[in-house]
Amino acid sequence: MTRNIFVLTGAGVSAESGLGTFRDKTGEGIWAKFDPMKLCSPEGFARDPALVLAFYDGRRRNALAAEPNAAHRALARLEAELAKRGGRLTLVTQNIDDLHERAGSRLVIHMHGELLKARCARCDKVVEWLDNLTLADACPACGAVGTLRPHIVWFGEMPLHMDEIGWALQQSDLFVAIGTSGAVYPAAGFVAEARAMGIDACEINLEAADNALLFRQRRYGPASETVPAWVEDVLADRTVDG
Ligand code: BJW
Repeated sequence: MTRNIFVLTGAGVSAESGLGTFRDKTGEGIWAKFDPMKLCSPEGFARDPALVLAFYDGRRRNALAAEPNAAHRALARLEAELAKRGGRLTLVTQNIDDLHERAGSRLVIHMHGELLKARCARCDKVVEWLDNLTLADACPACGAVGTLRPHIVWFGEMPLHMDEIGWALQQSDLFVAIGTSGAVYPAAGFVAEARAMGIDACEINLEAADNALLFRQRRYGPASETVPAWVEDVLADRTVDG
């Protein structure tokens, strides 16, 4: 049985909780309405911090109002069941919401940051932040005013926990990408790294991602259905050929 599983999740896992995806073939994704370089880059933040803070205030409100769905809950169950059997689930998410944690996942690596945290540009402390964030707010750690920014990884910035992620990927015997378009690096490159190390790879998505051909197994459909079904198969040891 597969014992050491590395799961990478993307916006698709939270789509059925009502949180929008970024790139969507129907033209409804977040980037169809907003310019990513204005809202998700250090340059955009320097140019118009109030606009960027307002964008994340809205996202934070939506995330706080959302509830985990069956896909989040199935991954929490998988973590607990693998641990009981002496295995391990490494759950790396590109998502900035906390729906994996609220579904019961205990170890979640947020490589693109967390919406419910702010970071001080002056003292670098990361603090919990549940309210709107404004330029008038003071850093709870150093007291500086106007230095807090969302604890989010923007374009051109280094994703978080990369050493830990690289180590966990090397140790795994199955790489699984769930609900991610394979468009944003370095996450989009994990499947190639896994395959180069001889690690099997499975894509679970609504439709084929940009890097779909690199996966040996592919399962398509809404995450709230495909993820619980896949977890059942893993726990019953039925995943050898898809
Ligand atoms: C469903 C579903 C349902 C829908 N059920 N599924 C080559 C190599 C390295 C870097 C680059 C490179 N080329 C360019 C770069 C730079 C850049 C990049 O990748 N740009 C691309 C646009 C080309 N990357 C960066 O700048 C990153 N930093 C970096 O590279 O540092 C240097 C470095 C190099 C090498 C190693 C290490 C470091 C930083 C990237 C930061 C991304 N930030 C964002 C915004 C912040 C977070 C936020 O505000 O939420 O993160 S962009 C946005 O995209 C967000 C997401 O986390 C990320 C990925 O999106 P995701 O999750 O895949 O969502 P979608 O919308 O794209 O796809 C949704 C999927 O769900 C689809 O497949 C649907 O089918 C599916 N779906 N409904 C199941 N019900």
